[in-house]
Amino acid sequence: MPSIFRRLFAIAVFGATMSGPRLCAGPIVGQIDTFTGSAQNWTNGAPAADPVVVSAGGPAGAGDGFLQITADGAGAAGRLVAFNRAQWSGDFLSAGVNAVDMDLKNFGPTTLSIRVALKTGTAQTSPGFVSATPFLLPVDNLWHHALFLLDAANLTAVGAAPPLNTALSSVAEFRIINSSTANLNGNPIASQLGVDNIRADAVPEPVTLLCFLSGLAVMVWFKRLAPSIDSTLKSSSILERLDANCSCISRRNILCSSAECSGCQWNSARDGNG
Ligand SMILES: [Ca+2]
Repeated sequence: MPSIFRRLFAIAVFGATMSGPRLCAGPIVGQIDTFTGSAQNWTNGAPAADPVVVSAGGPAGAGDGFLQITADGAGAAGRLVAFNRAQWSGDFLSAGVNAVDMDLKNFGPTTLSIRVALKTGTAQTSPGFVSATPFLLPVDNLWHHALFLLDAANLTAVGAAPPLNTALSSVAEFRIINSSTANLNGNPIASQLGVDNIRADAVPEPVTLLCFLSGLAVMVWFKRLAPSIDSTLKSSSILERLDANCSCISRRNILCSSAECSGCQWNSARDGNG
């Protein structure tokens, strides 16, 4: 993406971030989990072993810790799942959080299908929403950056879920899962997943961004056009006027010939003075 568009996008993101009301507790736009020491309330519930923090090898290199999730493909620990009921629960809607981005690395033998999910309760059968399309994470020993949008176009309801805005207003559990299908629990697999820099975002909606860019384009166009408009005004008959005798006077303050004073002629004809 050209640098100018990256800057415009960043400005638009900042604007959307600052404009949104923040009325209730819950995630905060810009909050980020970097795993410098603890697992930051990410777990996968008993009896499966919790995710662990690996102190080195994150996206920033040797000294960068990250969260590692392990699954064995069977039983309670069979799925690549991590969930959070603390800083990633609550009112996403009022907070203006409509997306989550993160860094991901596949430590397993097969491509992973990573989705985020939000549940309206903490029971295993609680309904919720999950990414409609997974982020495909290849086996290439590299970190990849993924953005998950939390809107109707990018989430699929699972179970007896309430309307999306209702669910986003009261998230009980936020999940990161590997799943080839749109479900809330993931698929059994023997694999390992690295996660880092989980961040809450306020991404401008396409219409908002389009309006912003359109307005900017008009301003640039008008600024470029301004000198020629000014020149046209100065040379045109718009500066002509009628004197006390209803005679056409040019901007040089002399009587105009008809060829010079099209504006006066129009005014005179309109006012019955021509
Ligand atoms: Ca980190």
